[in-house]
Amino acid sequence: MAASASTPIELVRDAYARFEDRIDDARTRLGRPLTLAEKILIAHLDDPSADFERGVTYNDLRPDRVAMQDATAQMALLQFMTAGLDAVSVPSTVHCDHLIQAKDNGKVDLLAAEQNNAEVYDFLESVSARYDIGFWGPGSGIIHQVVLEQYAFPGAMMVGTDSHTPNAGGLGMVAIGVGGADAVDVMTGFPFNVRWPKLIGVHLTGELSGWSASKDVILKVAEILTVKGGTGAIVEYFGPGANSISCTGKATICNMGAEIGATTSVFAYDDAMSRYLKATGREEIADEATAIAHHLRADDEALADPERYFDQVIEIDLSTLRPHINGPHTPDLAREVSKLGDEARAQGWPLEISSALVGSCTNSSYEDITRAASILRFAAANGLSVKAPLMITPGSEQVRATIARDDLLGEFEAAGATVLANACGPCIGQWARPESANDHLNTIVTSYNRNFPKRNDGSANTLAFVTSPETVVALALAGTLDFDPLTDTLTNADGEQVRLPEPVGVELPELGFTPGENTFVAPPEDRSSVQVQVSPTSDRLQVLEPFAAWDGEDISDLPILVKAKGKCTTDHISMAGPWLKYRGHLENISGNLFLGAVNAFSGEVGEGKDVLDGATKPYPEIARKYHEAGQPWIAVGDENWGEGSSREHAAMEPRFRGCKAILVRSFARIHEANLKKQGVLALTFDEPELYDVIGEDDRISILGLGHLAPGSPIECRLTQLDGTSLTFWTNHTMSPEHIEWFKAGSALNIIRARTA
Ligand code: MIC
Ligand code: SF4
Repeated sequence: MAASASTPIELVRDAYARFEDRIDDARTRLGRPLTLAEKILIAHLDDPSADFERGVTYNDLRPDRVAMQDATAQMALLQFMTAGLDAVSVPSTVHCDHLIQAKDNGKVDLLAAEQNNAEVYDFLESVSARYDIGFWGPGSGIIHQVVLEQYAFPGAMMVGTDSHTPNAGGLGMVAIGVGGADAVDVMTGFPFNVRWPKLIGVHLTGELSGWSASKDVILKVAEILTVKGGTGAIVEYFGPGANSISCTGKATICNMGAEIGATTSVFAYDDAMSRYLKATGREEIADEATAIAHHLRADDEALADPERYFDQVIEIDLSTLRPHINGPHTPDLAREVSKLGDEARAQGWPLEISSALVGSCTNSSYEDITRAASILRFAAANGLSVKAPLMITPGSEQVRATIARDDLLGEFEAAGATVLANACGPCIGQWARPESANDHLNTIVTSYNRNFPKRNDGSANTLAFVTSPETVVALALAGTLDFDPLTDTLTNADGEQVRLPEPVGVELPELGFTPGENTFVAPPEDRSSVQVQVSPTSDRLQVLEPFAAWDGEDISDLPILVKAKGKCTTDHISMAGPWLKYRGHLENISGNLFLGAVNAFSGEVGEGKDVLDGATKPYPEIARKYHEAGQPWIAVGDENWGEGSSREHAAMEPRFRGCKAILVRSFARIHEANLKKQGVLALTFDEPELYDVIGEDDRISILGLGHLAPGSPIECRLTQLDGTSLTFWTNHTMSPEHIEWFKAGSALNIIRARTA
C-alpha cells in the first residue's frame, strides 16, 4: 500500500474486520472479560491462536504502520537498506523534527536547518522515495503530533522509532516506541516481537478544573509509579474522569507514559476522540470506530472489578488533583506547584526562572496553546509581563497555521515570546542558548517531558522543571519557582496586586484546523530509478557493515570499560544535542559513548581508566582504543539502565566498539530490546549487591554460553587484581529467537540471510 498523507479508510476497515472474531474467540478461550489493551493486541497477533501470558511470553504482533523521526530513521533505514528489498511491507513514514536547531526564530532556524542538514534530509527523502515511505519534511512538525493528526486511529497498532510514540494512545491506539531494528523487522515483513505486557489500570474519577491539566495526571502517575514502575506494562486509563479529558489531553498523558518505562498507554474510544477525528478531517474513521465502539473499550465486567483483571490499579480523583511540577533531573520527582518554593529553597535550587519553554510533542495541541494564551491575554490587559525569556514550539504545521490564524501566536509574540520552528528544538538539546545563561546554576521551566541533566542546553548547571503549558506561563510571569497561581498574586506595572484567572482552553478550533504549508512528499509511482545517495566521504552518513557472528566460545576476562553510578539513561550513554548530527554515522557518533556516565570509582563524568595503560581518559577514547586493540569489554550499571530514549545508537555504539555484555541491576525495556537486537548480552545481577563488589581493575568472564537457553541463568566469573576470583549468576530475558540474534551477531544478520 503506497504511503499517503493520512490513513486510508480501507486500512481502517481491514483492521476492524479482524476485531469481532478474534476478540470473541479470545474471550471464550480465556473464559474472562478483556481489557482494551488486550483486545487491541489480540486483534494484531500474528497467529490469532497463539498463547500469551502477561509478563512471560514473547509474542509476534503485526502493527498497522511504522513511523520514524529523522534522528532515528537514519540508522533504521541504513539497516533496512541492507535487507535488499524493493519496498517497505507496511505503511511507513519519516518525520523531520529533531535536527532543527532553535536559535533565532522558526523561519530563520528552519532555513538554517535545511542548509546544515541538507545531506541528511536528501538521504531521508531519497531513501523514502526509493522504498515507498511517506516523507514529512522539516517544518511539518513533531512526529507524534503529525501521527495523531494524520495517522492514528482507535484500535490500531503501530511502532515508532521514538520513545514518545505512545502519544497516539490518546486516540485509542496501541503505539509502541522501539529501536530502529524493531522497526526494520516490521518494514521487512517480519512480525514485531514483544513480551506480552502486564496491565496497569488507572481509574480516573472526578473532573479536571481550574489550573489542573492533563499534564498533572501523568506527573502524578509518574510520582506514584516512578521511572521504572511501568516497565513491561501497558497503562490503561478508564473511568468517568477519562471521558472529561480531550483527545489531545489524553495524548499528553499517554506520551509521558514513556517516562515511567511503560510499553505504551491507552484510552478507550469516546466522544472526545470522535470530535478530534472529525475536526482533523477524518469523519469516516470516526464513523467506523463508532460502529465497533464496544470493541474499542474494555469489557464492562473488567471495569466493574478492575483489581481482578489488571495487575495493578491506581485511583486518581481529578477533582482533587492540583497542579504539579517535577524535577530537576528525573521525571518522577513531582510535587504540587505550591510546594516547590520551599523545596527549592531547602535544596539550594535557584528560585529565579531563567527561561520558560512551552511546546514539545507532549504539550503543543490547540487546547494547550489556548490555555496558555488565555493567561498571557489576561496579563497583557492587566499590566503584567513575563520576567523570563519565553519560547514556544508549535507541535505541527497544522497547529502553527491554526494558532497563527486565530491570533494566538500573536498573543505570545506580543508578550515577547520567541516562536520557534515546529520541531523538537530545546526539548532535545537543539537550543543555541547563550553561554551567559547557563555558565552558572540556573532554573528553567518547560512543558516538555524529560529533564535529565544537560538535556535541554547541554549544561549541567541547568535545572529543568516540567509542568503544564499554563503553569509554565504563570511561572514566567512570576519569574520565580516560588509562585502558586492558585493563591499568590503578582504586582503589575501600576503596583497593584493581581491574581491570575483560571486558564480557559478551547478544545478544538471553532473555525476548524487549517493545514498550513504542505510538507508531505509521497513516494513517486516509479521508484526504480531513485538513487539513494550516501557519499563514502560523508561525516554524517555511513553505510553499515554487518557485526560479526558469535565465535561459539565463552568470553574471557573482559575489562570493565565503565561501571556507572546512579542513573545511566540513553542520554548518558549516547548524548543528543550536538551529537544528533552524527546519527547516521556509527563510527563518528561513537565519539560520544558514555560521555554522560558517572564513573562509580571516581565520581567523574564521562571518563575512566584505560586498563591497558592505566591512564584516565574519556570513555569514547578508551572504547576506541580497546576496539582497535581487539580487546572486547563489558559495562556495569545500576537500576533502569538505558532509561529514556529509543535511540539504538546507545546499543549500537557499544556493539561497534567491542562490548560483549552490559551487566546491570535492571534495564529499561526499549534499550534492553535494542541491545539484544544488536547481539549484545543484556544481563542482570541475580544478587544485585554484587554491583558493589566489582572493582575498577577486575575482569569478568561469561561462561557456559554454549548452553544458552531461555530462562536459564548465565554464570560469570569475576577475577580481581590479586588473582582471587568468584563466580556469580546473571539473568537474561532471551527467547529462542533472541538467542539466534546473539549467535548470528545481530537480528539484522538473520533478516539479511533470509532476504538474500
Ligand atoms: C527523546 O525525547 O529523547 C528523543 C530524542 O525523542 C528520543 C529519540 C532519539 O534519541 O532520537 C526518544 O524519545 O526516543
Ligand atoms: Fe522531540 Fe522532545 Fe518529543 Fe523527543 S520528547 S520527540 S525530543 S519533542
